Amino acid sequence: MDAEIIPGLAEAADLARAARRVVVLSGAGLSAESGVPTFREAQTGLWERYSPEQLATEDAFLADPELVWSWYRWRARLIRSCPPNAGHLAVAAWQRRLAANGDALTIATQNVDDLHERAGAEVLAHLHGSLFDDRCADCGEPAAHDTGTAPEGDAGSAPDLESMLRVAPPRCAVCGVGVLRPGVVWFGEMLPADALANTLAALEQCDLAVVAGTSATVQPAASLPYAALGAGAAVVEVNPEVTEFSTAATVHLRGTAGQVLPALVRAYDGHHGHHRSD
Ligand code: BJW
Ligand code: ZN
Repeated sequence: MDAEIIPGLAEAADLARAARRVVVLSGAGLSAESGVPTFREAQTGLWERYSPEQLATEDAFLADPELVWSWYRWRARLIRSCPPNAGHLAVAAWQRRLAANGDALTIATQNVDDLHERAGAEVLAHLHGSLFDDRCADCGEPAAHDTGTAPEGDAGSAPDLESMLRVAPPRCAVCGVGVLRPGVVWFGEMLPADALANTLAALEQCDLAVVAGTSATVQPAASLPYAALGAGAAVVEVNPEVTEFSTAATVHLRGTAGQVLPALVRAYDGHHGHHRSD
């Protein structure tokens, strides 16, 4: 569907034009058009093919560190081969435009990829950590080297866990005892406290929150849009499907991030003019 004829877009565009402090809350759907699989979508979601209990908990890592480490290496390699899409680029452009006008756009993402950053945006909070911030499972020190490119293997196809090339996590160079783990937030783990606190502070101050590409099922991230509503801000949801949050949203735009976010930024630009030639 042409983004310009998505129901609610005119209302959302008015909100975008008026907003001086914007918070973007992003989820896996924002990166879907880059070729990064989401978690819960039928057919294509990672949790359709893989079990979160076997791969995304601390117990799983302790039970089979090689399995979990190797699977996350595959995810990291896959994401390295995926470019940012029109949605990431639009958010980055909007952030620059608002900053140039003395206003602000803050990004808090559940995504463990680096596509916001590669689109040129600054991210306030990676609520579920990052695939590229490995740390020691024992002492917690960050990995000294970049493990995102090793080991070699096909970045494209989803591996079969039984036959996947198994690689042991490297030993920590700091304590010499522990092994490295992916810097992501697994089920049952706390979100980074500063990331959560900074996101809540930004939501308290914002006039518009844009929630893009999340199923709004994983707590506590799923509650963040309600904090924006509680602070009196409007919340625009960008998601081709209905979510738990949709009925609470000020406007639900049923389109993809790559269609809808550029349209919102064009609306902002059309009103405020270009300050840079990017
Ligand atoms: C598009 C699109 C396009 C498609 N454009 N949109 C009951 C039992 C057990 C636990 C719990 C429980 N109740 C609550 C909990 C706690 C648990 C939780 O919420 N579980 C629920 C699932 C029930 N939460 C936690 O454990 C969290 N920690 C916590 O609560 O700490 C306190 C505590 C401590 C100790 C004990 C108890 C409590 C931590 C949660 C960590 C989540 N981690 C993951 C994995 C990260 C590592 C990795 O990448 O492997 O984070 S899970 C996974 O889901 C990942 C994501 O960030 C997260 C959210 O997913 P997201 O982004 O919403 O993606 P999808 O796939 O769900 O949705 C995609 C959406 O995009 C869809 O809506 C599409 O329609 C849309 N879309 N294409 C726009 N082009
Ligand atoms: Zn260590």
